Amino acid sequence: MSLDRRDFLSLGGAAAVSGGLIIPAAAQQSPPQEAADHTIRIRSGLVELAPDRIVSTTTYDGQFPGPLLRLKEGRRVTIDIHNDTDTPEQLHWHGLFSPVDVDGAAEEGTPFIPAHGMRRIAFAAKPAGFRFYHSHVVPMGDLSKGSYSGQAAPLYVEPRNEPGAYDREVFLVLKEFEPTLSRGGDMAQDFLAPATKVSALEESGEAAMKASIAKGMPHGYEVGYGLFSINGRMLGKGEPIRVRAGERVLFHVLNASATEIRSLALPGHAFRVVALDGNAVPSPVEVPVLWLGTAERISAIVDMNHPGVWVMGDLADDDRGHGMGIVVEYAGRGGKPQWAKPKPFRWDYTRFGGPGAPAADEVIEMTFAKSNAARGGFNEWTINGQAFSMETMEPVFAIREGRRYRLRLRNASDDIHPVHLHRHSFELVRIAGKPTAGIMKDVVMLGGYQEIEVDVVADNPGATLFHCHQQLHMDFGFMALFRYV
Ligand SMILES: [Cu+2]
Repeated sequence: MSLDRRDFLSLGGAAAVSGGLIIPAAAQQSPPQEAADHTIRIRSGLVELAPDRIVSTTTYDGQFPGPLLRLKEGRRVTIDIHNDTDTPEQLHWHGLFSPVDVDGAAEEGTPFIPAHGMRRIAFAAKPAGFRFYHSHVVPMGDLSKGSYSGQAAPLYVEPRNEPGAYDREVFLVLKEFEPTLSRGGDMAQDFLAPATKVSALEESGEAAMKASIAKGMPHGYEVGYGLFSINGRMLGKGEPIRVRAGERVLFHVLNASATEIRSLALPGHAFRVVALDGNAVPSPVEVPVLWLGTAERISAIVDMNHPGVWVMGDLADDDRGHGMGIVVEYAGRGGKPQWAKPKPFRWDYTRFGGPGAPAADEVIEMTFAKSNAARGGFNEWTINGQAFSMETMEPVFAIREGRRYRLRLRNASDDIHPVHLHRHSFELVRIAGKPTAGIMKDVVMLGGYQEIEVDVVADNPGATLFHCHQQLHMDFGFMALFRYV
């Protein structure tokens, strides 16, 4: 069964249309004569997370999440993007093989959508699968901007042939609000498998941190949040997901956080992971818990075989308690939603992989390091010793069309980095020493002091941005450009 946008809205999937809180749009610029296939308005809006928790933020079309866009694989679309705000914007098509002028990254050369102006873009949507669109401006310390705002929305590119081994689809967008700067957080760091660390990376990272603390430096700023939501509603404050026993529900889960790693469990049920970042995996196996780095997506089928009223929520009690969850309610069942903490479970990408990645033509080694609190109290991040500079647009890695590159990603810090490549996907070939193949992604979590390898085929010429998707890391140096030569 497929849903169009109206069906999706009426099902309450994106129910944050904030009953009656529609603000008139600012004066419109005259768009080109032919009507576009889709129109998106970047504008301020109110998000009713709960009746007494209404936040004002920048949104797509005045709602959070923004409208689910469903495009057809390979079919050309035109989209008018209006910017009703006072500052230029970038709208990034995350996971699409877009041309540079469409992709939505100023560093690559995409033009800004001017303040109180508009841009019409056109592209053929590919590849098929679960993508999303979000703001790609650089907020630095301004936590009202970019991915800290409500500018995020799911995008589904329908394949030419949809296997459809499920009864219905539910999109879930995980997102925090009310960000504040803090010194240090309590995010889980020990859930990745294999847990193998590289001792050389650990020694250099620990030595750098010790030296910084010895000089009297505090820990660099992190971001914490006051409010947590799924589909723009705090746990228990929106419509439940209503299911029937025997149904197979395909969940498309997006972590739209600016900075956080999220987990998700549904007591008494298992997730059969069929796609990661929208791409079908070689081994669709069942897991009790999903873990998603910033900007990662997981598509998983759940057999509804455990009737009751359940909390589907984050494993972190504090975050779930502040809203990170949604109620799943079986037909004919009532009462208080039940939560049960799952048994300890480690997230291992290779579980979903297959054998035998082809050999690469060339290896590009990248080592990521943290300079504690080095930039006005914020951590500075470097790639091979160099923090990204908007003036020089460096560091740069040269690549040639048609070649297969193995990126050896080495983390000399204790933070987990959800690293992202624009306009391409990459294949996981080695995770913390463990070989795998066939898993195509555009974001992958790199564990503290770990090393992973991913292969990229250079098949989409143009400047290509590589960065950590943790907004603070990206804004303070963790970024590079690949240039085709
Ligand atoms: Cu990072």
